[in-house]
Amino acid sequence: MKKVLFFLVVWLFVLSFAFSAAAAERIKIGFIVKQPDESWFQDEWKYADQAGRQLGFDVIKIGGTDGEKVLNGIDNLATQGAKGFIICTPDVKLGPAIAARARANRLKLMSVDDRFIGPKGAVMEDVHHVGISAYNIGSLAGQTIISEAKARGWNLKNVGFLRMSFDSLPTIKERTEGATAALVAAGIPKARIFDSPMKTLDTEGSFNAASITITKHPNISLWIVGGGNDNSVLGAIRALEGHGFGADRAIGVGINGTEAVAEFQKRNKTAFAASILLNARQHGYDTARSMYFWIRDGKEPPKITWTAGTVMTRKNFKNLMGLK
Ligand code: FCA
Repeated sequence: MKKVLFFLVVWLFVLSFAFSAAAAERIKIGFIVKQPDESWFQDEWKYADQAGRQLGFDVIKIGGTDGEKVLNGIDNLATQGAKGFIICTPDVKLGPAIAARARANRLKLMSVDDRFIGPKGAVMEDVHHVGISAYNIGSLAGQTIISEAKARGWNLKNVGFLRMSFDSLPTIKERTEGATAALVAAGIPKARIFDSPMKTLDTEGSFNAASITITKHPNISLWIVGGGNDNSVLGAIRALEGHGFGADRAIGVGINGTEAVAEFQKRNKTAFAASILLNARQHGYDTARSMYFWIRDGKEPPKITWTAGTVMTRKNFKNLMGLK
């Protein structure tokens, strides 16, 4: 009896060891985002978590709203035993500092959405990146504005373009340029493009910038709105409403697909006519999975991946979002 008990105890001991070793080996990755309150980044996190659950790794989520938080966050990841991380940086110029900190902590690094800029102003091509094909998606947003304006029978020579810009971020600048080029190609006069630089890349920043432009140009009777993402367009649409421009006299097309959904769900149409829906799953799930396989198997992800977008309107949003 004593012998049996002895073996049982030894066996339990061995078993608990094996279990704790397996737990210790579970891979951890970090996912740092610049604007944790924005739906886009919550979606990325949600999909990264999903990848972790399905493949068996942990995702440590960090809100990296400024340089200090990012660099401390990277140190923290290392302390917690993470082996790599994905980041959408709050400032692309932090690229070299982030890469150095990752190296010092022996962490694998991948950027998402916003691509790092090196000390000489060129993109850091050696850092693995997943981003949207910004110019093309911007151009698609521009074309969508035009088809909506044409469907309403608007004279393109008469409209004013509220160009919601945020040029310090290259991916946003490219999107706005793509949209502008499509509008000009379709016949929007250059003199009717009203650049509205946003101080912050959020709905409030858009609202403030648009308010200034709208007030400056009381002669414009039809407005079209484009910008780098849904928030950049949404604020402008709210500002237009405040000046009496509703769905009948304004057309806005965003990018992301995040804020647009709530607009489409409103019973009364707003001027938010469409959004280019991006693939958050690719940016969250696929990046997390690539990082996991890179750490686990040494399988290096592609250096660069460009993702596409789909036009989403009141008509097809339920289908695209899997809503009833
Ligand atoms: C940038 C924008 C986000 C999203 C992402 C793909 O980071 O700030 O809203 O559009 O690119």
